[in-house]
Amino acid sequence: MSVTRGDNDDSTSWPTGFAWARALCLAALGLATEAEANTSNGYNLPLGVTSLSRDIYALHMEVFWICVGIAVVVFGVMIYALLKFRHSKGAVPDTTLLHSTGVEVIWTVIPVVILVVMAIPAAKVILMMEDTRNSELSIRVTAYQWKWQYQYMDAAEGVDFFSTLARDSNFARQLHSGIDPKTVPNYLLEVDNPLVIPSGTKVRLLLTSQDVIHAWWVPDFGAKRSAIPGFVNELWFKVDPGKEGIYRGQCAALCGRDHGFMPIVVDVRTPEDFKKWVETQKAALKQAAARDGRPPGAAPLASLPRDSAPPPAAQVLSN
Ligand SMILES: [Cu+2]
Repeated sequence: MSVTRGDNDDSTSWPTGFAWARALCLAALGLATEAEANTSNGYNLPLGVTSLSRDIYALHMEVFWICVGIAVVVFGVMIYALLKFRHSKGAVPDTTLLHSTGVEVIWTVIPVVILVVMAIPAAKVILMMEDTRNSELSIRVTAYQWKWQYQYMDAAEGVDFFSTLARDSNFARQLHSGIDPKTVPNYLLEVDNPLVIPSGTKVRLLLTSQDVIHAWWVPDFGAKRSAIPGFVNELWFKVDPGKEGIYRGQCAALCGRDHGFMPIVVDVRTPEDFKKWVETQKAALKQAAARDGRPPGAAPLASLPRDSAPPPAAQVLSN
């Protein structure tokens, strides 16, 4: 599944038939290179394009190698003992280790030390994930069944839109649509209005929901957090400069019938391009407000979510 793939990724040069075998070998050996880890080979976490995703990946690999070491030692000793001291070789059970306080202390202390060794870097990463201070751009993200609303704050205050499944994906997913999903680019992973953010900028998302629990998840950012009704969750990421491109994710909480149809697309641009985009958006909003005779800043009817839109009769009256 290409959900974790940034569109600017390198592709593998192996023939398709062997790519899976190569990925499996690399993942098993923990030898995935940066470019490979950043793709969705499905056998390891993506390395991602943010400092946080790299730290999460490093922690994951550290714990993975500790587990490999433990497995090698434990299974090594076990297999050696099974072969060396088997009954057919005339082995006699050793009873001196039974109820030995020394052994009890050793097999309690060693796992505690291992757990502490793993807990220290894990706590560091968790603290960093929670540290949303000094963010440069905040965006309110409201989840609905089944779409996302992005309301920009700070320098982009006023920019506000909904992001829903792209029309071609939506047509293709209908029963008996007659459209082969394989012919639809980024099937079920494309939206009409992507979230646009600048690279090299600490972006903070304020997540909430208007109905049920959803979860905003973009694997390449190392970012995933629940959107809960009546509660605001924070999330931050800072995409490395030079990693501009399209990144994809999905709602990661089972949120109802169309849970699989609310993808997330993030368009990462350079700060200069982002500034231009904000200006264009603001100009378009001003123009639309002037055309509709609305006070500046008031949301157009079309942008309101389904549940908060006035009934058709009210629309007729206001016309
Ligand atoms: Cu959802």
